[in-house]
Amino acid sequence: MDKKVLSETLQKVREVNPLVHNITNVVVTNFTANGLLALGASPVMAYAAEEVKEMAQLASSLVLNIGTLNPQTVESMILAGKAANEKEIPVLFDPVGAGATNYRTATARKIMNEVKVSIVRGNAAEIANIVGENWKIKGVDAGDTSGDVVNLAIKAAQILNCVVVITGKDDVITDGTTTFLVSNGHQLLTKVTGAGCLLTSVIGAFAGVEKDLLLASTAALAFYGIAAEKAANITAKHGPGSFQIELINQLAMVTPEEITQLAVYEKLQGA
Ligand code: ATP
Ligand code: TZP
Ligand code: MG
Ligand code: MG
Repeated sequence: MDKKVLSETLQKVREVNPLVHNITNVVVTNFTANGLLALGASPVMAYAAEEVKEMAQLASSLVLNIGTLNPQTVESMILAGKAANEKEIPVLFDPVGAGATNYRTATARKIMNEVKVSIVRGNAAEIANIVGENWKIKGVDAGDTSGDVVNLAIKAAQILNCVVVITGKDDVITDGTTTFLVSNGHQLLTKVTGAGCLLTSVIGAFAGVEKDLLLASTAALAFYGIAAEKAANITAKHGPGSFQIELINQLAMVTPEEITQLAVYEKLQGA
């Protein structure tokens, strides 16, 4: 996977303007919609059981996020997920807070069992808890990140039979056989709520235009990390509020050429 194919994937997103159907949480809804628009995708949020099947089948990808889950939206997520599966539309899953409460853990596993998820993206503790490993989590924020994240991701991808993306300082992307590590990003992303949730939807936009899901995920992670690096640089004298706004600006402004120049990633050998 060379840098040129990563940059071409960003170009494709902007040319195609994919519709991304999000069933997400109340904290990040507006930020996610604005981030997707800035990138060059079309966001739609639709939650009612009466309409989610129809909307999911119109979309280029479907993003399910359990950040503020309740029984009605869980039912809608499963209906939408199955409808997307019928049309082979990629389904992304963000298991926010899996491991923090029994309800979140059980719901995350239920969604993974009932819907064919293409890509699951979370912090290390969330992914660990879905596959039955007890890594500590603090609310929705990563707790224990001291374990072997690469091997956790590979094991999870094999168990869940999908692409797994574990984010943190470095991001691991794997289908259980081939593994990439992306090192772009900035620590300020951890000071903006929803930075992870928006990222999952950004990966959704890339997966909506690129069938190779390892390529789509790697391109999305490098793109997002570069946008964060540029935003942090521009707002260096200010705090997380200015960074959040500038991140949205940079999602619109990062060019395919900048991906070629600034992406930092590697394929892990024998991982
Ligand atoms: P958490 O619940 O732990 O906050 P999250 O769902 O918000 O997780 P993150 O793991 O914070 O998601 O990932 C969101 C983005 O932030 C990713 O692009 C990731 O690379 C980046 N990121 C996270 N931590 C760091 C860090 N310490 N340095 C650089 N980039 C980071
Ligand atoms: N509480 C429930 S969902 C949510 C919070 C704070 C947002 C979490 O967003 P992220 O992207 O995982 O930081
Ligand atoms: Mg976060
Ligand atoms: Mg998260």
